Amino acid sequence: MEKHVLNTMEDPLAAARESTVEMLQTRKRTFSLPQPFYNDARLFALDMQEIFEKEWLFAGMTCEIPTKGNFMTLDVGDNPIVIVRGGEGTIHAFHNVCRHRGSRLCTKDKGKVAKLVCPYHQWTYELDGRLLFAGSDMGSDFNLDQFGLKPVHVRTAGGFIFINLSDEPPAMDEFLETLEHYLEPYQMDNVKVATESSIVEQANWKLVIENNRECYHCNGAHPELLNSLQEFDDTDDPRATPAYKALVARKQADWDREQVPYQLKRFGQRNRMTRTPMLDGIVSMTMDGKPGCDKLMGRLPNADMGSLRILHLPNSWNHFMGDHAIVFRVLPLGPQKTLVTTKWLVHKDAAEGVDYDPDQLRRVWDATNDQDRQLAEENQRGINSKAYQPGPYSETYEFGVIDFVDWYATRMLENLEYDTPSLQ
Ligand code: 3BY
Ligand code: FES
Ligand code: FE
Repeated sequence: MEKHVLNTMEDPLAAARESTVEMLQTRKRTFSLPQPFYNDARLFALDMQEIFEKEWLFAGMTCEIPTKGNFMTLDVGDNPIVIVRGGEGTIHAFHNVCRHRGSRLCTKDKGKVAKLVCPYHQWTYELDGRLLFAGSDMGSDFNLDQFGLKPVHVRTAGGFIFINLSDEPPAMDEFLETLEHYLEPYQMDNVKVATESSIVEQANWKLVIENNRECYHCNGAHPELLNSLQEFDDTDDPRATPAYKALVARKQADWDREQVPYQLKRFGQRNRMTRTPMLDGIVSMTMDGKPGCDKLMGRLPNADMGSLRILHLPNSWNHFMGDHAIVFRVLPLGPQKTLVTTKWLVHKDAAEGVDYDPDQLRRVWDATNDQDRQLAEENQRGINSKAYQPGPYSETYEFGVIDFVDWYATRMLENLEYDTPSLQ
């Protein structure tokens, strides 16, 4: 593909590209980023172009569009996207933009349709994106074939749907294969969303992710979560106690017998997956640590599965337990505004009010999300000050943050330089 050379005349962001590359090349690896990364409008535009329009994003779960004609929508910055289940179960993703005059096509969050019909002048598309009908007055040389919906790359594994808005998405096969394997015991075709929440945080998306990548703040902030959560998830963690290591050894022997994967896997810095026990005797992230849903997920033999943690940068972290799972999606709305969507999943045959109480299921993470929102917002307010300067991350407690910022800096530089050859 031919690279187009950009200069200040034709690209209003050219100066911002140059200064961003410079800041990334000279940053201190174990320090937080310079202020513009967290609050500048041009840098936010670059984040959207270079990260959110080029990297694989977590969009939703396949169980949210279970049958033919089910669709869901989301916005990646200014880009409305629709994901739809077509014939034979195939999942398609498209730019949710009509090829007539550009109206947004699907306006609801989710729903079920026979065809995708534009609300403006009723151009009608097949579920695979082909234009079927464009009124009667488009002229005799009008060719329906030239006006299909623009596709977006989509991949699924273990019930997760990922999308990629670029022309040439980076490889992700190895991660997807492992994800499929780790989620096999959960039989993700037999899952439903029990309840969900969307909150808007007045903070840059990177502050939301940074906050999630460490538990240095957990003691001071998360009393409900600490009823169940261990603050680390790896026996190599410097904080791991002999008691934790013994618990891990015991649980791993159980999981081996039950053929439930647990080993720590990493795919670059983008993905990390591991199963870790919660506190001894605790089986779920509920207020009392007991199952929040009596019907267990998939083929799991008992509720004592610890938590399978799945990280996907730039926009998702997840916890899969024996009785339910919690999936998180982060979507930037502005330089200092971020949408965080949380979904609680249970077995599709679990009955609300009988097997689970949605209010009880969501109590811990509703509280935790709100606490994390406050932390991210206060972080943002301090960073906006003229007194802010990048500060040191703890390599013991905040290695996850260092890893995230490293991933971000690497992807930004690689993607920016591709667009801006003169900077190489
Ligand atoms: O549980 C989580 O998703 C993350 C990991 C560490 C702290 N935090 C609440
Ligand atoms: Fe969609 Fe006119 S803009 S039919
Ligand atoms: Fe937190």
